[in-house]
Amino acid sequence: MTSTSLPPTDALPLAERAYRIRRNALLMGEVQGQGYIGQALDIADVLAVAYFGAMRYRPEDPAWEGRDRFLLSNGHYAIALYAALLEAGILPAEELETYGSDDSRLPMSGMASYTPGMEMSGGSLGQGLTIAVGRCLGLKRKGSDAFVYTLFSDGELDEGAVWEGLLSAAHWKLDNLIAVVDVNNQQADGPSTQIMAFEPLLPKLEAFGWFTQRVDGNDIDAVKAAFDAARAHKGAQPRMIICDTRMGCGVPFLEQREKNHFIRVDAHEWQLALQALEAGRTA
Ligand SMILES: Cc1ncc(C[n+]2csc(CCOP(=O)(O)OP(=O)(O)O)c2C)c(N)n1
Ligand SMILES: [Mg+2]
Repeated sequence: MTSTSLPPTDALPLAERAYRIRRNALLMGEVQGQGYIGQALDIADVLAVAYFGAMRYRPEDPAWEGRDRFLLSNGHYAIALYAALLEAGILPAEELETYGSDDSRLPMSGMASYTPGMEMSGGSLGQGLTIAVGRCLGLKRKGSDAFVYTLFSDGELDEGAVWEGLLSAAHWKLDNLIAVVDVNNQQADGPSTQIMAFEPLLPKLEAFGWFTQRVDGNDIDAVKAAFDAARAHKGAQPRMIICDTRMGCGVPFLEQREKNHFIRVDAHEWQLALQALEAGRTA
């Protein structure tokens, strides 16, 4: 297996953080021989911006009361969040190799009680946004200025509870809520827009009362600008960032592979994927 340790360094460019998050995810995939790697590669830029360009947290004290919260609604993306938590130093580097094994703190679907930095248990989709609404109300009641970030996926737009969350967040004017939806146009049964037509999404969300932006979720500068604008927005409204992403982004042969909820990676391909990722490294 490839060494898991890259030199620790402060103030790396966001693109380098995204590279390292993708690399962590591939290394975990290699450990288990599987993982939701297409999704991890598509969302790495968003996670790099969240953890290295937006959120306040203390790596040595993940439960610090003043932290911004990050709620992963789509629990099957746990491999991506672990990759970011490892890069952020919230999880120690040596735990990477335990991914998905018995007694690991890094199970294949996110479990809040197992993993430092995992704010909610995923698995049953469609719950993150409404949990985030509750967290936002609670933080406001306590007088906290922390933000609640939540990530959910385009397949979760099929869930009625998501639309209750969209309504209630606007109703309670939750200006401490920043939601990101990963529009990779993929879900378990096929392309998301064919399973349940949700477009045009931006005007729908604006009509629901959200400050809404739509960006290329694999253009890290655009993602950073959207996070900045979401935080700086003055309106008493929740904020949504619609991120259009490409499954497998960063590893061309996986990005070009036939799109599937669970992208196939053969045993010999993990090392090839790491090499392809390295070849495209921009920093
Ligand atoms: C309530 C619920 N319904 C169904 C599932 C089964 N399921 C697991 S992942 C998934 C696809 C969800 O869409 P999305 O997250 O957009 O898929 P991806 O982009 O990861 O391919 C489904 C239906 C679930 N986990 N929870
Ligand atoms: Mg999807």
